[in-house]
Amino acid sequence: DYIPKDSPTCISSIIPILNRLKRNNEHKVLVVDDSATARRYLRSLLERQYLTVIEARNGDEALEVINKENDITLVITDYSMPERDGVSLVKELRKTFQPRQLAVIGLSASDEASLTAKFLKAGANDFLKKPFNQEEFYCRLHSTLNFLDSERQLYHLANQDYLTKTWNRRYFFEHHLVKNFKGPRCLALLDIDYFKVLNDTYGHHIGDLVLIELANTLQQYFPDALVARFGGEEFCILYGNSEDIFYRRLQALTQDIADTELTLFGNAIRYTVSTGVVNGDANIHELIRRADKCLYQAKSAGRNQMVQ
Ligand code: GH3
Ligand code: MG
Ligand code: MG
Ligand code: MG
Repeated sequence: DYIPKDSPTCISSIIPILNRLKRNNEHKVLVVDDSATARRYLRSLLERQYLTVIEARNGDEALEVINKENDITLVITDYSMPERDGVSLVKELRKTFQPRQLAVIGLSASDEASLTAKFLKAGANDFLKKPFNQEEFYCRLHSTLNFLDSERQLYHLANQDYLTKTWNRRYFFEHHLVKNFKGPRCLALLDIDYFKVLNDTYGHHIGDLVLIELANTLQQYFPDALVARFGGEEFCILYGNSEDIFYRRLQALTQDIADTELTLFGNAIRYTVSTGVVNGDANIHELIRRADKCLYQAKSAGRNQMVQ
């Protein structure tokens, strides 16, 4: 082993740096400060870390920029500025942005002892007193970005179906539209026909690919609906608009799937789906119960069809 363990060229220390640079590319930072010199200095520090930087001169301007740009992931803000200070900016941001959507670091040259607490209580991830030590700035910057990345990962792990990347059952029942929605809505339960046979004939890996295909097709047909994998080869679609449109789209989907021949690892695969569809303003569990009954009827009536 001719590379000393503590050498910066040692592989084990290069990989985290590469990962971090790759990660940084995906973050866009908004620097908010009334001093042009301070903004320029922060920009140079951040750009050295391969972060994309944009600037605002005060809290109000920051809010405007954030609404316009909508892909900012980190805000670094000064405290005292004309037209909305940093703490007020953080409070305003936390009304809309959750910790997985946006991170905030506060900065100030003020000697006010309670300022750190003010920033943190308003929802900032961290705070640094100016002038700060560069190494400390980078350490706090990275731990804040790491926190944001972990929050995002956790959200996906908890809410997304691993195989098909649709929402999972947990997300479906936790969604505010599912929990608190008042008024009519449409719901469909869709199940692949004879999926067990497909698995037994072609193998589970082909079955998995069919599930992914179906999930993609559902998301293409219903970009404006909540599509979730309920389990196995069963999906639920919740739609808030006209039942006419919903019904017609489902009909087209059923036909489209039956007419399509997939080529998966050299196998020509055909499959069909059965669907139960309901609408109304009953609670979600009642809608699901009724849809399940319709689905059962669609299966008994010969499959490859929908029952309303
Ligand atoms: P029906 O037409 O009545 O719906 O029959 P079916 O064979 O589709 O229904 P059944 O409930 O008997 O079988 C569902 C099968 O789905 C059994 C299970 O092994 C398979 N399955 C569940 N989850 C997955 C998965 O993630 N991947 C694969 N490949 N198969 C799965
Ligand atoms: Mg200032
Ligand atoms: Mg089935
Ligand atoms: Mg099933």
